[in-house]
Amino acid sequence: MKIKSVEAYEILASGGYPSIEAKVTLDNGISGIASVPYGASAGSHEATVLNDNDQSRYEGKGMLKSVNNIEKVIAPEIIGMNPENQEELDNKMIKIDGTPNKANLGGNSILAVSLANARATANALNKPFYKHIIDTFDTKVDLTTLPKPMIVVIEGGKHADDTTDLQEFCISGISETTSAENIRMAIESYHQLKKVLKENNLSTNVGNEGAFAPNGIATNESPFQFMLEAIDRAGYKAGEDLGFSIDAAASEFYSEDKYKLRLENKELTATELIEYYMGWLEKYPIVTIEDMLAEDDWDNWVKLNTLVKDKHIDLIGDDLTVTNVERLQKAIDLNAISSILIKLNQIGSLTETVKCCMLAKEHGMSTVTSHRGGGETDDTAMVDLAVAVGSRFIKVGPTRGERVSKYNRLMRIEAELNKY
Ligand code: 2PG
Ligand code: MG
Repeated sequence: MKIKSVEAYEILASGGYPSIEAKVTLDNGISGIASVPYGASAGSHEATVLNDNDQSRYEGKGMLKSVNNIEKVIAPEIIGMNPENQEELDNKMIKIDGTPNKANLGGNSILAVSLANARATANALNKPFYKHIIDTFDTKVDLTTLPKPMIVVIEGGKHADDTTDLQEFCISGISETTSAENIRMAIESYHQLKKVLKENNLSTNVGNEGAFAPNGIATNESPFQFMLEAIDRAGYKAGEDLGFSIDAAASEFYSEDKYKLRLENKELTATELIEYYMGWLEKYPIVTIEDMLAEDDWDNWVKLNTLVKDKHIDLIGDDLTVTNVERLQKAIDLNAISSILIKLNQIGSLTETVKCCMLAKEHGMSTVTSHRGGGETDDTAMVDLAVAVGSRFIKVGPTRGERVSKYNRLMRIEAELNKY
């Protein structure tokens, strides 16, 4: 097989601004299409999302430069290549770009082509996308346990106005049953949560990710009480059927060596912030905590990781590690985390993303594959990736088409696998 053509165009992502979609067609006429998301609280060490900066279109957020890079710079270099050599293809694009953060071509441009090529190849080989990823990278995954849902049910921070300082409060499936059953239990609890919030005179409008964004909520701890109540009303046991996951996205409220919690009018040092969190870890059935400290506050990450070591809580790096093997290696060397969030567009190619997952796995860490808050698309590649590398969870919002498409893809894969 050979790559015959590569096309790209702007599409709209869920945030209402453009993103990029690419189509790779092979010489046998079979093609693959992929689109990529962008974040709202993106870490500063992520791969570049190349925008046009042309204020006459989409407030400068157009992606015609990315279209041009794909069609005029990348395409001529990769047409004729064997699409089965995914690593060679990704390395070639990384080399053409020539920067550590994909600033020239854009991580968005490279990733769209990378995924479209993988999909075209999977289509040509008549394999499910996840199966193609497993075979291409020899991930040796055990498909008897699929990723469980980590469903964002309350969101604040940069994802909504006037709510919690912490960005995400999630209900995670921890029951030893199917992913579909875990999704059902968590979503039923989400519907109960709406009633609980209303009874507490809080709005049930939703934020970027389709989770509730209750304006005027009293404290950053309040969501836990509401979630406990919701799970109980849905008829499940918090801590047994379902657990809590939080993502502080702490870089967003960190400045000048202080963590500033606007909602509670507090300015805390890292040590005080850790103490503030530790109370919650004792009181609530929390199974994972993410980005509890700022993205370069390494020493305090190490302290927190030591403190939670025996509590069966995964400490997840997101902005800290940005799906980047170098930053993950540093986190491993320092013993700063026990789990890593995986977002394809943080690093910008399929090969690098899978390598990051494999490195985490080698060191006994779990992976959590995640959607993006700023602008998601209906592409479900993150789910196939999660299945292919054996992620513990997929983190996605509970409503809106671009979010539920991820859970639907997971349930479809589970249904297909159960047939054999
Ligand atoms: C996160 C994500 C996704 P964003 O921080 O984990 O929920 O948010 O895409 O805005 O970085
Ligand atoms: Mg995060």
